[in-house]
Amino acid sequence: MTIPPTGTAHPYLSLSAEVADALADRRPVVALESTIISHGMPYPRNVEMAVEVEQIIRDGGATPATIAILDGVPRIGLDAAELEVLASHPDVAKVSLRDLPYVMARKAHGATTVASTMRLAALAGISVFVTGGLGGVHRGAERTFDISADLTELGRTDVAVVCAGVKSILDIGLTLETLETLGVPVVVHGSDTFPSFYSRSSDHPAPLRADSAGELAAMMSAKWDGLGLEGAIVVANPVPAADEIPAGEIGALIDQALSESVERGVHGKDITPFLLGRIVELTGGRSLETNISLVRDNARLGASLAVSYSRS
Ligand code: PSU
Ligand code: MN
Repeated sequence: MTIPPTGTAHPYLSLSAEVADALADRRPVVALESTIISHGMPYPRNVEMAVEVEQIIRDGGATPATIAILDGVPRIGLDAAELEVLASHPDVAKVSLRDLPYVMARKAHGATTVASTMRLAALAGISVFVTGGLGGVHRGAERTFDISADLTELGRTDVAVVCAGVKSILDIGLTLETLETLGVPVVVHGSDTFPSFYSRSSDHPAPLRADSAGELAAMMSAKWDGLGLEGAIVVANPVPAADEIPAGEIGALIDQALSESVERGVHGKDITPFLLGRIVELTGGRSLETNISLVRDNARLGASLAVSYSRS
């Protein structure tokens, strides 16, 4: 057996010194995923976004911990050179929960999705995770059975996940129903409407609403430290108004990208990268700016949530 290096919370995880110190001192830490870097945005905007978001979290009083697999090792906290590898290396696998053992055994690089980032964050002792959009139930799932492992993971792993809703290409209603079945609270920050990623609104009301990080931190304490309930809390933070693309404008472009994906036979885990890339092209780059804006705003909220929860 290999002896874990000092500061490692779990024998298979490798924590950066900065993240290990923050966790040991019980200071606030915010986890970040890496699929959004490797498969969600084009280079070099992806790495610029990753670096900027880490800085926003530091400015908010927390320590950022971007999570990925490098050479088969689950890493919690990356430096700038490692973020650059994730953003530009041609062979970075998209790693959901099922893929973790394979990528580790092959000593390969992997970018973690919401599901696998949540699990690794929880193993490291991190309670707040910031991302863009959650995976969920795909449109037409009654035929394809395409339902993201993000949902089952949200049902069992204790992390608050700050997002701008679910991926724009999903069936929002069926995704919210599934989260209800799994016992996952879905709280919209500062709005009575569930957002739809690029847009602040959707046809769905907010299942729950909270207006401050303090209220959200109190939910975390009640759920995990009080009742000992298992599973996540989803915090849906609508994109800032100045950067939203109204649902009426983006809807037709999403439909177009979806029918192109069907025509070309794109399926499984390749669907999201294909659709996001097409939507960036069809919007002339505007959707990328919206995507970056919402991640920035989620980072601000996530940092303040981690700070509030660390004081509770
Ligand atoms: N939403 C986006 N961009 C992304 C993703 C979601 O706007 O890149 C990624 C996240 O990592 C999420 C994953 O966890 O897609 C879900 O993929 P799948 O549906 O294959 O489980
Ligand atoms: Mn899928």
